[in-house]
Order: sequence, then C-alpha cells, then structure tokens
Amino acid sequence: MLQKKQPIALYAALLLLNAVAQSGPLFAQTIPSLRETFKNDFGIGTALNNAQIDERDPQMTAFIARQFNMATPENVMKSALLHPQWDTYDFTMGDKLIEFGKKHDIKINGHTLIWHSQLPGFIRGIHSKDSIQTFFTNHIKTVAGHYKGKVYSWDVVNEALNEDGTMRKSVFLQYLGDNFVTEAFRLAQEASPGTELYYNDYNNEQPKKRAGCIELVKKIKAAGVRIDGVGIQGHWHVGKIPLKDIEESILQYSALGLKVMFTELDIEVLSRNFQGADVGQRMTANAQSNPYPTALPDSVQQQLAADYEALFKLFLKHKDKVTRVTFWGVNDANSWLNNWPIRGRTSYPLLFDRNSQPKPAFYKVIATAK
Ligand code: 9MR
Repeated sequence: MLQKKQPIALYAALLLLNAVAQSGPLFAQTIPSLRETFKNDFGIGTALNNAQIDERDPQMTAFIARQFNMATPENVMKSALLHPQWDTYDFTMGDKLIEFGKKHDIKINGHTLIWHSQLPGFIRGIHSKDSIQTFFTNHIKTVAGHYKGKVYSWDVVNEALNEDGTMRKSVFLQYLGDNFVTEAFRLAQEASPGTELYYNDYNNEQPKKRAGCIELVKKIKAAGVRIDGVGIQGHWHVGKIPLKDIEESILQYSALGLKVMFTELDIEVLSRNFQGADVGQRMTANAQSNPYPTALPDSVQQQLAADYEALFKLFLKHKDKVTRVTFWGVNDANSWLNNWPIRGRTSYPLLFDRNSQPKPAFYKVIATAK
C-alpha cells in the first residue's frame, strides 16, 4: 500500500512546488538572496518609497528584508518633506523608516541633508544670506540631531558639482559661497558624531567631475572636518557602462582614504539625449519614446544582464574599497525612470521585474559571487 502511495505523494509535492514557483512573490522566497550572497563583500541596498516604508504589502516587506541589508529613503528625508515650514519639521515617515530598518536588520542611509533640489517652498521667498545661513544651520542640526544614533550614514551633501567639476550655482553657493560643503560636514559631524558622512553625486566617475569631487574632499579634510566616503550614484545607460572610469574612480577616491559606494544604481534601457540624473532636465514625448510598453526585447535583456555582470565583477575586484551597492528602487515598477525624463514610460532598469521576479541580470549578478 505504502509503496503505491509514495509516487502519488511525490507527484502531489512536485505539483505543489511548481504552483509555488509560479505564484509570484512567494517564489521570491525561493530565489537566492543578494544580501546573503554578498554578505562578506559589501552591503546591498535599495531605495524605499512611501508604500514600502509603510509596509502596505507584507509580501513586498518580506521580499525587501530577504534581499537587502541597507536602505536609502527615495524621498522622505529630503528637506521639502522633512522641513515643510520654517519652524516645522515632520519626521513621521523618516521615523517609520528607522523602525523598518530595526525590524528587518537593515541599515539606513539618510538622504540627504543639503541638496539644491526638492527644497521646501519657503526657500523661494528668502533673499538674504543670513536667512539662508540660518535655514542651513538649523536644518542640519535639527535633522542630523533627530536621527543621531538612528541612521548609519548620511549623504550630507548631494550633487553640488557641475559636469566640468566646478561648483553648481545652487542657492547655497550663491548665498554661502563654496565653503558651504565643508560647513555642512562640520555641522553634521557635530550633530551626529557616530554617523558616517558621505558626499554623493552622479557622473562623478567621469574625469572632470571626479577631479572636482576630489578637490571638494581635499578641502573638507584640509579644514580638519571628517568625510568618510563618496557615493557614485550610478545612473548609467545599457551598453554604455563607463567601466574604466568607474575603476579609476574607485582607486582615486579610496586613495584619499574614503569608502566608495554605488548609491543609486540603475541601468536605463530607454533612450535619451543627455547623460546623468539632473532631475531638472526633461524631454518631450514622441511616438518613439516608449518603445517597450509590454516587454523588453531579448537582445536588450541580455545586454542589461551583461552590463550588470561586468559591474559586479568590477565591484568584487575592489571589494576591499567598495562598501555598499544600492539599487535605486526594489523592482522595475518602482523606478523613477518610468517617469523621467519623460512621464509614463515603461522602463526596465533593475534586477527584478514589475512583479519582483528575478530577471536574467539577477542571475548573472549572483553568479559573479561564485
Ligand atoms: O527617485 C527620486 C524621485 O522619486 C523624485 O521625484 C526625484 C525628485 O527630485 O528624486 C529622485 O531621486 C534622485 C535622488 O534623490 C538624487 N539623485 C538622483 C535621483 C533620481 O532623480
């Protein structure tokens, strides 16, 4: 009897396994984990949006906790959201993120104290050096102070450089002069002494911008102020990953005694007529702007996989210098690239598809660790 029943039981078990394997996010629990795979190499991070921080979908929460050990808030710690009025701070969502991190053993990188973009509306009404200085000082002291001992690290200053390595003409440069970067680090260090402090930018692997970034770092250090690392955002384009510049940047930044991080990694597959990630730049839609509304052609999928593989091989080659690799979004559905530089496109820049299923790029990345 038993012998006859066994094959049926086995068959039933196989059917069940197959059903689980095809049933969306549950399947995600059976695939390899990025954080586990690279645990001896570098941290694996993701950007989290409101719904994810709010834990609105328990399967998504479980998925994030299994794949990532570091997280950056995609928006909720930007000054417009944390500091909506001159005297008003709203830490609700940021605090939820801190709880999320504690619960799921995920380190939080605060993003970002000083950035020319997503500033509170009231800044537009300020036209004096004193008031900008007061905002700058109060904002850093209050926010870094609030999250003291709670965030692992801060992107203290974000995107202060132009492509040619000169300082961007931001409201901070205009009113406070080019010392504002050093002063931001000084204030952050005072308000939150145990937190790692980083400068973050896009295209700072490119030679001219890198040179500007190195000057900034040297200036901060010469003033006796602490800076722990540089974030290279890593918003690149499929088939055009600047591997040589990236490797050169890892070497040059770490030669300054800095940790190197890839902080907003994604690989765009849709075309645009400029490089970088300046959110102020936009393009107008035309009939060709959204070429893959239902699926990514296999040739592009394979190129994306090859690009991610090459990048992770490089990161692993320099794992003694690279401390974190953070993807800018959990899956393709969450990516900012669905709405920038043109709204409403279907973009495929990450390792997981719109249902959090692994793409060929995911398996290529996992295989680099073997
Ligand atoms: O992904 C973010 C998107 O949801 C916001 O609308 C946008 C607004 O400024 O910022 C995006 O994140 C940016 C990050 O904070 C800094 N580097 C470039 C990122 C992509 O624009």
